[in-house]
Amino acid sequence: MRSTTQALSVNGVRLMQRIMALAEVGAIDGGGCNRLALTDADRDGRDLVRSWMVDLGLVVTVDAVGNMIGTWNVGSGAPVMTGSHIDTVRTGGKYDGNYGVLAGLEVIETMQDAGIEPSRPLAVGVFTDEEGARFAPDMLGSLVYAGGMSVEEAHDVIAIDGARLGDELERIGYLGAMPCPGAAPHAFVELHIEQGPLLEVNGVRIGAVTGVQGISWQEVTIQGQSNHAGTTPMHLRRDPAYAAAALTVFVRELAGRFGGHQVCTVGKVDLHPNLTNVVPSRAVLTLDVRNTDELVLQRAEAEIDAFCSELAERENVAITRRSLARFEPVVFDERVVSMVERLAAARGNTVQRMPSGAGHDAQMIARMCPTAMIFVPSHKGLSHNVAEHTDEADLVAGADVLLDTMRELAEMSFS
Ligand code: HGY
Ligand code: MN
Ligand code: MN
Repeated sequence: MRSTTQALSVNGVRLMQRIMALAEVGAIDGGGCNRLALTDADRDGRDLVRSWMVDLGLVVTVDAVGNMIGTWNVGSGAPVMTGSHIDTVRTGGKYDGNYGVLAGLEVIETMQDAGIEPSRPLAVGVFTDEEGARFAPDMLGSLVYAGGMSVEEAHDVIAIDGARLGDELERIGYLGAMPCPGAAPHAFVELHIEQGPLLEVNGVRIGAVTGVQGISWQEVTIQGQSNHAGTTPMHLRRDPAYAAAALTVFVRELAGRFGGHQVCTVGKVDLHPNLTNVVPSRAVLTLDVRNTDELVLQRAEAEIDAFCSELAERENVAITRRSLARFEPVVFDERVVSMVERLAAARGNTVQRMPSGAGHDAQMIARMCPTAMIFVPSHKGLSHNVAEHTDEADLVAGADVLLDTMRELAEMSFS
């Protein structure tokens, strides 16, 4: 086993330069980014990252759902892979996803600069549509890469703006030739901001992520009767806006009753015709329900089912629901989790184990190979918010832990 002990550190200035350069693509007021999946801004971001991959001499491949992978073809065997996503929500920050991709490039460049060649290839993945904000489900690209969804099914996904995923891939020039499922990496480790408050509150620099909680996304359509706001007596109304509000309050209170890791979010509500003096005919809203415990998550879903039936009866509206995403909790490979924990501490970092509240590409690649994640703190726990921030020292510390982890993974076997 080649020595991985030669102390090496990433070039923090170069890492920050790339993070700030990518943040300029789709930049919005407040310092954030809007690069919804497969938009022109996403294309521009992909083009920039691809140019950096080419500059590093990586072999760049694009697959049938646009996953872009840059591979440093040294050594032999399946690569050690890292990576994340560069698509953002509409009010995204600079670091969500981007940091993991760019730290992966920085790890490779640091090793190239030092003349250190690992025994295995190193790869950096840029997975398509991790956010799922435009095309549901989230983690779509890595799900297809891991064989959890067919390319055909993915291509036919329709966006919230009506576009078809396959058409958008072609339009932006990222409908690639590589087949899906993709090749299984030797191991996968994703570096990401925590997007929650835990590390900062605990004063801990590195999170050794043990897994990802279960996710249940639904689109709820409530059909009532459009009517005049001034003339329609309250007891004769079939008001979907009221029903949507009642459901929103119900899921919020359910999360309070369940406690623990239970979270429920109504993030999107559309009313039709959405006019001041018209009782709406239709409300369409989304439910994002998550828990680390699959059985508790199922109980939450069952309670929501029952409430919707009772609500439809009581308000004389028709309620139909469509699943947008449903992923069970994922537990990462203990051998990789403990490696992250050990290597983080070896660099003098404070480190703690923790589950991920957010979904990540790693939860999909975990279906293919030993996988784990590394977290760094999010200031005030903010994310999916233009004010998203992580201190540079934390970003660099996380990239150093990624460097050490990838080097060790490249020199070990799991058999
Ligand atoms: O939804 C999520 O947790 C991730 O940001 N896609
Ligand atoms: Mn992310
Ligand atoms: Mn995100």
